[in-house]
Amino acid sequence: MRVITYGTFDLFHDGHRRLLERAKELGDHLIVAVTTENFDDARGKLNVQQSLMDRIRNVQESGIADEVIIEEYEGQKINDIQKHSVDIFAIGSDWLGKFDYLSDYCKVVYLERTKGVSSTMLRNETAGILRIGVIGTGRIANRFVDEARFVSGVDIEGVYSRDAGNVRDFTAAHELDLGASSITELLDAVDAVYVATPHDSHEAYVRQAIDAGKHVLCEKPMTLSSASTQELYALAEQHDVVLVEAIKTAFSPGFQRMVAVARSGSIGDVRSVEATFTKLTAAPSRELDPAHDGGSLSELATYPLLAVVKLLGEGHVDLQSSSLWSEDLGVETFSRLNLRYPHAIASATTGLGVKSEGCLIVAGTKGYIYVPAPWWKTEYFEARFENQSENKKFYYKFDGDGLRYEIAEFSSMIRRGDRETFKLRPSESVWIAGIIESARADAERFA
Ligand code: C2G
Repeated sequence: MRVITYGTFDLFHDGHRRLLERAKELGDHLIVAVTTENFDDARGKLNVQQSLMDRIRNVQESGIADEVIIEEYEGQKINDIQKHSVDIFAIGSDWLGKFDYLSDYCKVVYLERTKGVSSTMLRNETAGILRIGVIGTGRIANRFVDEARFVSGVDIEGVYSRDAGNVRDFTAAHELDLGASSITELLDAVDAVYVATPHDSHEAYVRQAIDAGKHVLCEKPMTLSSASTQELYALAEQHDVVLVEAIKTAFSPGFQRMVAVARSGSIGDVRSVEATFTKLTAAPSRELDPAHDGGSLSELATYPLLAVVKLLGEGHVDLQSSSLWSEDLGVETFSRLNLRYPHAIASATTGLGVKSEGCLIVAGTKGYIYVPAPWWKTEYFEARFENQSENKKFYYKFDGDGLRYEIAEFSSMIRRGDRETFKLRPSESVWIAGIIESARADAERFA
């Protein structure tokens, strides 16, 4: 029986070795296909650290493979299986169901992935696997684990939430090593955490994790006050750990390029930024629950304010906001923030239960940039001019839910020993929190 398996095999670890051993046991000849950078790039795998040569060597030195080939293009698996007369295709269970289409050509076997990986990333160590613990078991936490698969060098080790039943389900669904029954149990087992609980509980978890010396990636909004956000960054600095607010747009390649194009002078001086983010949601929901600091500002304003701060900076001279207040729900549901800068103005619009066009327009003295909805998942934008023949279209990748970009940056920062990233500076997170805080206070006042 001839068996084939595929993988990147970056930073070769126990999980890889065990997968190869069990694949080999399925037959008597094992072919291992190692993916090229191009293939990984096409499917959106980030942070692959070793070269193709090194990764091939990893596989060869394991002594398990009978033959090593290279995976270069999409659709190659079907050709390989036929060309090499393969009987069995084997892959880890993190890919469950994804390769069922190959069963027209050979038997498809999903082997249980190895839970947790033994290689530990020590502080200031550049090699090794970064072990991440997830706090929270909601929708975004689920997506996070799915997306982490596309970032090389990270392993989701375990999960903690107050609800033991949710922890059990989440641990089983994602085949995690640890379903922690206390926050300290999780913190003891990991190098870093991702905080994905409702936002009124972020601060306490972030503090606890930093105090335990762990790096933290915290869902947005990290907190709803500039003072609290500032305190958390100060605490992170004191403990020499990375703290990043998980605003995925900030780390996506298209958004970064859009900011660079706008700030490079190609549309002249930036005079205005207009950004909108609205979402329909059925009440009752946590997002509209006053007991959980719900409302369109706390839930959504982070994104448009990110665009404003990246394009115009932190030096606004005036902020005015107007909000619609829902008497029934006791929260604001639609808001427009108007900011004035010395030489520019900006408006950020948010709506929960009100739908509008979610585009971003950056107006300049020579032209403007238009990013169509959903601009926060920037895949495409246009630079437009009076003379339309000068218009330019820009295309980028935004794979999956885009969480992989923030995970990749977070992991790289830890590896590089950086405590700040230009993609989202602590002061920018603090600024955004401050604007949301003022606007929410205004909305309350006029309720
Ligand atoms: N694996 C495992 N246990 C782990 C980690 C990985 O069993 N803790 C398995 C994966 O499921 C995969 C193999 O080891 O079968 C290689 O993993 P990666 O190098 O991460 O490969 P991947 O990028 O998942 O590519 O065409 C390529 C395939 O899609 C797999």
